[in-house]
Amino acid sequence: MAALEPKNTKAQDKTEDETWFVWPMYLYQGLWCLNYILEGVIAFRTHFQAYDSDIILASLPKTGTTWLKSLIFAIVNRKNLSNDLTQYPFHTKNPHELISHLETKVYLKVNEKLPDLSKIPSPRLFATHMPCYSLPDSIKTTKCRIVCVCRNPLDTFVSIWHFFQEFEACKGIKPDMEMMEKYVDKFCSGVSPWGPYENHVLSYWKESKQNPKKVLFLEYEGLKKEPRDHLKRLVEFVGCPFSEEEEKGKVVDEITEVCSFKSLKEMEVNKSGKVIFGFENKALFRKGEVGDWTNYLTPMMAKQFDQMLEKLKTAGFSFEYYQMNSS
Ligand code: PAP
Repeated sequence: MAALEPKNTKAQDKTEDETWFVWPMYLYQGLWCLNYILEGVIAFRTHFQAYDSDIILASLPKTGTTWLKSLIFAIVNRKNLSNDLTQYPFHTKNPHELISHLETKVYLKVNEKLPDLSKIPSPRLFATHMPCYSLPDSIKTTKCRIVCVCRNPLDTFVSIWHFFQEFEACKGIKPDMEMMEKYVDKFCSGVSPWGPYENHVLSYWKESKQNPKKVLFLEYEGLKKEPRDHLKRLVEFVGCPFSEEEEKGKVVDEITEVCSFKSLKEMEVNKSGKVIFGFENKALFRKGEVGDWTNYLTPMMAKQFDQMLEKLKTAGFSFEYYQMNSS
């Protein structure tokens, strides 16, 4: 495929195609793409036209996407929803149905036109797993805002590891320690869906430093620890701050509560529903804990993350809410 040109980072140096569970992965301009997503990625980059009012959630897989989708949706639509928890659409729709991923929404052939996105009420809410450097130009040149959420890489890996086992297509796989070691190795050398991990994180973090009005950079662990403060930052960033009355009232707690792990996990649609390519909604709500990696990774495996953490540190990035000590 002509578009798949290796570039010069560690992952990009690889000339061979990789696999992720049962799927081939391709390196597309420094981005590892599962084969079933590649055309959507290219179509999104080629055709997507951002509006100034758009709000785009950016995240690596398993770093808090579903949670942030619910929070952003609730915040933006709160005037129509508040005072009655039963009014929130999360009872009948998984957050992924309420905010589409652009590269999967445009799950189409490269040369086809995008579905008509112009009828979506303003502000249009979208999401992407793509790194900042891979975004279409119109996202960069318009005033649209990006909310990025990241998560410590060890928990991210453990979450991905479990998640992929939930795909119907992967049910025949019997994962063992040897396989896990192999996947830790892949992840830590930059080969993971929408990876390399550290390039993704750094791309948004750097942009948020240079252009704080454009990119809000959040940490999963921070959201867990201080949900109220983070919600305030979020509403202010997306341009719909809480009124004094709202601050005094119940709405902040209500949104935090309705979007919490426990609440979403218990919704019938997430116990039994199936929204996306071949897995059940319940796979999106595993444990929702910080530090769960200690239950799965051996010290040797955890040590392998050091190089990635070192790279982040050298670039000036450190997690504000998570003490990174892999050993
Ligand atoms: P996605 O990329 O497939 O959409 P994403 O939502 O980013 O997945 O991540 C899923 C992780 O977030 C899961 O973590 P775990 O495997 O460590 O448990 C999931 O449990 C967690 N999660 C989902 N919803 C919430 C929530 N409301 N609050 C906190 N964590 C959540």
